[in-house]
Amino acid sequence: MAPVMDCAAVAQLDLSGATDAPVTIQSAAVVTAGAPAPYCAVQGTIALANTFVMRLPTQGWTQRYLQTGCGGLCGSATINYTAAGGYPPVADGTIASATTDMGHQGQPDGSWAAGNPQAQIDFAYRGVHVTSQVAKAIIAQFYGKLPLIHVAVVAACDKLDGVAGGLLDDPRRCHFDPASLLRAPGQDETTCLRPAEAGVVRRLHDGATDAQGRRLEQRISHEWGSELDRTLFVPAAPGQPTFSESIALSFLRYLATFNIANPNYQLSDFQFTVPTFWQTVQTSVYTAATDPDLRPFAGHGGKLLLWHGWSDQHITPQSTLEYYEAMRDVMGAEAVEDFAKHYLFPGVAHCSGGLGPDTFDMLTPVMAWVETGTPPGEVVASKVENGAVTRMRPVFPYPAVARYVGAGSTDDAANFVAVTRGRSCAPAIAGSAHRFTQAATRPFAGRRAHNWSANLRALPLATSSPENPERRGGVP
Ligand SMILES: [Ca+2]
Repeated sequence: MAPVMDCAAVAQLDLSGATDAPVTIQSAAVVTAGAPAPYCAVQGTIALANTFVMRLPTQGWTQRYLQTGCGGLCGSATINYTAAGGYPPVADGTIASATTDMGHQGQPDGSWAAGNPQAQIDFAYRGVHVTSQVAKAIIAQFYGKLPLIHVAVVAACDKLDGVAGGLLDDPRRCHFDPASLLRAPGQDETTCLRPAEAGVVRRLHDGATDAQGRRLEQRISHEWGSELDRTLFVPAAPGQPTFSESIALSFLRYLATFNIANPNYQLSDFQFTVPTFWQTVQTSVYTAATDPDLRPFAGHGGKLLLWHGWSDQHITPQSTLEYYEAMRDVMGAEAVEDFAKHYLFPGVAHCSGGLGPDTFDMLTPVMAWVETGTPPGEVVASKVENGAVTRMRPVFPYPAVARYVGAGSTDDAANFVAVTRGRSCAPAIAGSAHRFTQAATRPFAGRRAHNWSANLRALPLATSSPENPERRGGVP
């Protein structure tokens, strides 16, 4: 995770309510010298006299927090990793850390305690406690609330697949409720969600609807477990641009209506209504993948391997699932099995990245299928960190999923088998997510849904099959 604010801005954070006493930040500045990775060094005071210091990684934070202790009678706020120093994530600088002087400065002879019961209490227990409270509040604001939400999602759903390893193997089974993060009386606001924030989290997960609740896209837009990758479309700070915003605007200006540029179009011009969405599907023409009938492609001996990461933050994996299911409906499941497979990689973000094993080879299996007729089976994916493989998982063609056999390392692909659950167990596919409601758009309604204009037909386009433009591309 990267921070959502500048290091220096930590000095201006509002930390009221983080603990039982006022907090003052004296300094916040990036340090690069003598560290395995750059970090934001913070020093502050928690009244009356607890000095604390923090190291906040400015890149690659792994959502971990380590608070180190102090020796003797303390009196100095110095982060000392001692025996843990040689091991990741300390050695690679990806952990957030803090420590405190435990409420007094210097005086190792203990004279600080004379006539100072507060200092004795801070030394006994309060200093480390309030430091922990303040450090967690700073972390929540420095990195934003996506990590907070992710931790809650993992706590709720990680074990559903039988492996508590931080990955949601099948996020369709996770039914996380953002309202579970609403602040309870006495809880620190920085580590909870306000009702409006919980509503945003819900809307980021759910697919878009119009004002009447009619579905405009798949039921799930961003799967649970993908929270850490949502910086693609969640701005770091109010008003800052996001990559998704740029892609959407470029499409709406230059591709949403075939051969018609609209360079002055603004995102705010786009209406979240059924007619607007359906019109875009129709007018974008060649970029709307709405025809699931690939019989000509299959008839020519074509083989198709689809894959999608469950944590794709850009394009919902539900869209590829829906397309594959539409293929099965139109062509028959057996016919599709003969030429097309779909793989869903747990925890993998858009094209690569994410927390899941994202290094895998799809080229060799598709070559073997085309060249020797060998149908693809399991694909073993690896997680490579700092040049070393840290986890391996098999991924099986949909609808099969990998299930841990219950013995051996959960990071070893050999300890997983393919299991196919009944479609009734996957309502996100078989039910509402499979089809847009009839009231909304019907993207896979087939060729007849296109309203080709006579002028468009007359354009001298270099399509593969100009007399039947819906069949463009894909046919060798
Ligand atoms: Ca899991």
